[in-house]
Amino acid sequence: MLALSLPLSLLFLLPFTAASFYDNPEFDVPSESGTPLDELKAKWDTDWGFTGISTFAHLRHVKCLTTPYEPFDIGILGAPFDTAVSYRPGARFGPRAIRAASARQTSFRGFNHRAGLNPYTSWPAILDCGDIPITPFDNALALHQMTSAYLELVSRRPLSYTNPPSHKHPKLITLGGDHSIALPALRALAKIYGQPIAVLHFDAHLDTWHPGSYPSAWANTPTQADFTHGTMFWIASEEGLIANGSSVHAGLRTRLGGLDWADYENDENQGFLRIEADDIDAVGVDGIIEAIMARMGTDIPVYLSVDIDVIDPGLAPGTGTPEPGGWTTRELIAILRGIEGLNLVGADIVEVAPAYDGTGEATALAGAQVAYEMLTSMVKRGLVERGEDVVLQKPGKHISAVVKAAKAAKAKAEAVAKEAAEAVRDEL
Ligand SMILES: [Mn+2]
Repeated sequence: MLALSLPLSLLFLLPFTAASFYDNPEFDVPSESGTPLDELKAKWDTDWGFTGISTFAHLRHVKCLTTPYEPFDIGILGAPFDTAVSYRPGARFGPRAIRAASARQTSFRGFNHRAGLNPYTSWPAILDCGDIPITPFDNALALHQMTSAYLELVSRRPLSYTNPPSHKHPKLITLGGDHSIALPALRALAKIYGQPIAVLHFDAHLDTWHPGSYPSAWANTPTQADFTHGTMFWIASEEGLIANGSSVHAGLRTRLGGLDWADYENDENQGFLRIEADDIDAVGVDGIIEAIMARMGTDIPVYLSVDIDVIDPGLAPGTGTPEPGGWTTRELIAILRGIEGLNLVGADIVEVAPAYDGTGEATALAGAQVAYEMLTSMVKRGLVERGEDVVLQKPGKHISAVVKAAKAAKAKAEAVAKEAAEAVRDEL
């Protein structure tokens, strides 16, 4: 209305009288020594989800293996290795896919609403340590390389040495790779911590299989062929790396060998508690969490190993050995949040094979989320030990409180109605 009342000649001038979209101001040419660093950082030291070279959650990439003078607390480490798989290969591209799918995790929008903290802005120095360059031609050498790399990194003094107390050694979250990469991790961790490590293993499969349970007429045991993504926990148990009696499988639904539960009996000897995928229908997410925490407690060192095939292949198809009937991504996230009190000394997310993923990257996205939840738990445990504030009161009404109030109101109304009906009946 105001514009209509202005003379026409003034109207033409309007867009040019104030700063506008069409401005093309004169830019000052920076001096040869450049614009001051703080100004450059304020302007450019940020990423959108879709910008930047792909690192996990836009973390700074340092090739940690060759940069011993850069201490870190938690490292994201790629283990692109997949020549120990029994079915679909392709998990060597897992680290790349998970990094790409983590693009919308940023420090400025990294607050985990389920946990009440932002792991990317908290106490630890977190780096994307890059990948271990693993040979795809020789599995014995590959195992040696992975063990050596893991040991090199966890042997270093972390930036936050013993503060928190559970942080005497750096912690690694490994992006697989097929599941066999858990063996070198356990070899290194058992050595560094000087004791067997409890394993919390999310998977559709046991992965404690005896190497002889695969077709093996051509091999003499022991052989390089014993090292597979289904036998690495059997080997680890044989080597005394796994805390027998404190370890847990969660999400099992594999077919077994032979005519009975012999595979379970063999697994029994290795001291795992078995939680099957179907158990969630009987005890719910909370029941699964309780079973794990009752078994593992909050003190013993735990290696958390998540095979993405624990999730139903309808939600995470991009994996090496898919099995129908798995947990949902939401259920897995809830369980991972529920076990945050564990004393995690290392973790992996394995078997993401992007060649079989959907165009929407569902599997890689789930993998990136799992790594985020692992990271959150490591950071939160440290915060608690350091006595720093963790739990913030969630603002607004919690849905559970709203539902509870609605149920109470309904019950009250029904009681009143019943009383009234009884009163009427008594009068008649
Ligand atoms: Mn597995």
